[in-house]
Amino acid sequence: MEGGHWQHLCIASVALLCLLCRGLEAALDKHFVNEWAAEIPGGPEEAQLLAEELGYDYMGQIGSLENHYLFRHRAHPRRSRRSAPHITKRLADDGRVSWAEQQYNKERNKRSAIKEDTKNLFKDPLWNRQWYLQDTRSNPSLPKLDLHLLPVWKRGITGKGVVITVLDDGLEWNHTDIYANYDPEASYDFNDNDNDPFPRYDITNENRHGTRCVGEIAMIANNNKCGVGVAYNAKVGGIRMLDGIVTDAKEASSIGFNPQHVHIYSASWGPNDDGKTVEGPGRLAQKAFEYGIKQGRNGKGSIFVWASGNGGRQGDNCDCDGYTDSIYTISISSASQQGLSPWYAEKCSSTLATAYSSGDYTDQRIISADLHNECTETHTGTSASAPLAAGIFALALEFNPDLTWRDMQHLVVWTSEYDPLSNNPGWKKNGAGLMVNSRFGFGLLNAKALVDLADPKTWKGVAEKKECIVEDNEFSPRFLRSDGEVTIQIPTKACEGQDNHIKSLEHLQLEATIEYTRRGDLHITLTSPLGTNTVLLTERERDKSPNGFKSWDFMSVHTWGEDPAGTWTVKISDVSGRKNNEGRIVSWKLILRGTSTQPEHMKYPRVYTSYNVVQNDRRGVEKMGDTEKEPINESVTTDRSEVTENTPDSQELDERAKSLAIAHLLKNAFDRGEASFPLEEKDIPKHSYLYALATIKQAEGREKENNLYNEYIDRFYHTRPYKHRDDRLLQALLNILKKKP
Ligand SMILES: [Ca+2]
Ligand SMILES: [Ca+2]
Ligand SMILES: [Ca+2]
Ligand SMILES: [Ca+2]
Repeated sequence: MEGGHWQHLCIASVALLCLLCRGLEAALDKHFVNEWAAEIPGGPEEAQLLAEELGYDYMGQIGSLENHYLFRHRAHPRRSRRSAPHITKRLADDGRVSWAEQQYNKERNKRSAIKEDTKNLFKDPLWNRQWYLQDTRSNPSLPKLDLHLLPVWKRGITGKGVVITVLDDGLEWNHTDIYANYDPEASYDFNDNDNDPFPRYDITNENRHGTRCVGEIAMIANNNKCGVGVAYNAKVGGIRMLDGIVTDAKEASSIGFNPQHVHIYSASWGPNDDGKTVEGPGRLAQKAFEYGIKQGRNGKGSIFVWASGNGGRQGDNCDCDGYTDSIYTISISSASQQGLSPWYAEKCSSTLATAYSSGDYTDQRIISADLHNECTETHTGTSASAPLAAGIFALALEFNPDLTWRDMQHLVVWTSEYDPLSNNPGWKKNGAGLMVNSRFGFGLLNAKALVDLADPKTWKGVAEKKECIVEDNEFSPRFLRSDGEVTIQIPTKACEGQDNHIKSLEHLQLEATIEYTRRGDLHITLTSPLGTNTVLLTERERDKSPNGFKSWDFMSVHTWGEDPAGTWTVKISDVSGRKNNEGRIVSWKLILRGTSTQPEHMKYPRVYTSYNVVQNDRRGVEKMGDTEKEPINESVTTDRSEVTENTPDSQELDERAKSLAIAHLLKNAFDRGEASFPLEEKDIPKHSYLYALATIKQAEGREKENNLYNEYIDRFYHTRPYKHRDDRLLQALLNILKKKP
C-alpha cells in the first residue's frame, strides 16, 4: 500500500473513532492536531477552493470516503491540549460544508492501537460493525467482546477445505457475498426434492433464515459486500427442509446428507419452544445421527451444531428438547453484547457452550447476508449463535482434520471461557475443576484457544468411548405428590474391573420413566459423588401435560471430567403447591459415558485466566441475584419513568396505548399477516412499545394462564411448528420502531 494512502486510512480511522467516542471525550486524554475533516458534497475542486479561501492546506480525500476531505490549518499549532471550536465553527458554517470536525490524537492507548489494526482489515462495509469478531470497543474500559478469531485468521486458518451445511429454509446461493463459497454437493432441497435449495420468496421474507445463518459462517472476505464470515474460506451449502411439512424422514435425510463430503451440520431449529413440548428425534432422525457419528467423515464422526432454543420467554427449557439434549449435538446457547443471558435463552444441563447473539433491543445484533442479495445487521436468537460456533469448528477442522466428534466436544469444554459471562448467576465449579452453568454450558467460545489446543502436533486425541449402565433391578415405583420429594441413592463403581470402566466422564444420561398428572411441575436434580449438583429438569409453567416422561434421557455435561465412582443422588420433587398433583417414578437408568483413562489434556487442571485484559467494573453492576427474574433493561426503565409523569387523564390513554402496543407487537411477531385482532395502526408512542416489551418479558409463562400473550403463543406454535430460533418478537419491535418517525 502506498504511504500516503495508508496515512489517510489511519486518519480516517481516527475520524471514525472520534465519532464513536464523542460521548466519552471528557474522560479521555487527548491532543488536538491542526487537521480538520470536512464533508463537502461539492467534490474535490470545491474542497480545494474552500481550503485555499479559509487558510488550510488541502490534504486530499479521506481514504475511500467520497466527499470527505482532510484540511491542515496553516496558522494553528500542530498540537494542542484544547480544541479550537471557533475554527471548526467557521468551517462548518460555510454553506458548502455539511459536516466538519477537528482531529485529535489519543496517546498511550495500546488497545486502540490494536484496534486500528483490525479496523479496515477488510474492505467489507459491515466489517467494522462485526463487534463479536473483533474488538470494536471505543473505550478500553468497556468489556471486550470478541470470540478471538483474528489470531486464528492471522495464522492463515480461514476454513479452507472444510464443508459446512446449514439445515434450514433454503439458501440464496447466488448471493454475491456467498456464491464463491457455495458448494452444491453440500446442498439439497428436501421440501421440493430437487438439487436446488434456493429459498421460496414471499412478501414477509419468512425464508430468510437459512441464508442469514450461512452468511455468518462464510460471507466472503474483502469483496466490498456485507461483512466477513467466521470461516470465510470454507465451503457452504444449504439443505432446504424447513419450508414445508417436516417429517422424521425429511429430518433424517437432512441430518444424514452426504456425510463423507459434509463435515459440519448446523441447525437452528427444533421442537416447539412453546414451553410445553417434550420431543426428541424420531426413529429415523436418531438413526441418521448415529450413522453420521459412526460413519461420517470417514469414521471420525459428523459434527452437529445445534441452537439450544429460544423459548426462554415461554418458560421453556432445553431439557425437554431431544435434539439439543442429544450427546451427538454440540448445543450452543447465546450471550448478549453485555455478556448476559438473553431473555429468549433456555437453560439446561446439555448445553455445551455459548456464542454471542442479540440481547435486549438496545444491544447490537448479528451481521449477515440477507435475502435479495442484501445484508442484515439484525440477525437474532440462538439461531445466530450456532452458525458462529459452526464456523469456529470449521477453523479447528482445517488446522486438524483428524479431530473426531468427541475431540471437538472436548476442545469446546476445555477452552470455553467463564470470565466474560461471570456476571450471570448459576456458575459452579465441577469436580474436575471446570466452570459450568446451565445457561451457558462451559462458557463463551474462544476460537484462538480452541484452535490452539487442536494443534495436530500436540493434540493426542481422546481414547475410545466407553459406556457403563447403572441400574437397580430391585427398584419398585415410588410415589410422588405435590410438596413431596423422591430421593434415589445410586452407588456405583463405574464398571471398575471391566473393559467399560469409566474413569473420566463425558456425557451422562438419566433415563427415566415418570408418570405425573402435571408434567411441568416436576423438578429433577442429580448430585455426583464429587458433589456437583446439576438440575436435570426445571419446572415449566405452561406444561400441563399428564403424559409424564417415557424413557426420556435427561442429559448432562456438567460432570465432564469427573471420576464417576461413588454414590449419585437423584431428587425428584414438586413444589408447585398444586394439591391434586400426583404420580410415580416408574423406572430409571444411569448411563455413564467417557473414557477408562484420563484424557491427556486433562492431566493438569484447567487454568482459568482472565479472558479480557480489562477487569471490567461491570462485575456486580447487574443485579442478577434472583435467578428467576430477568432485569428490565435500562432504556425500558427510563422510558417507563416518563410514563409515570403523566397526568391521570393521559395515564388512561396511556394504558390503552400500552395494551395496544402489546397486541401490535405480538401480532407482528406471530401472525405474519393473518389479522384477527382488531388493531388500529395508530401512532402508538415508543415508550408504550418499550413498556409492552418489558411486560412480555416479565410474563415468561408465569403470568395468568389466559393472558393475551399465552393465547398468541399457542396460536403461533399451532400454525408454525419447528420455528426458526431467531427472536421474532424483538425483530417485530425493531420493525415497528423503525417505521415510527
Ligand atoms: Ca428447489
Ligand atoms: Ca463480504
Ligand atoms: Ca426449547
Ligand atoms: Ca447436545
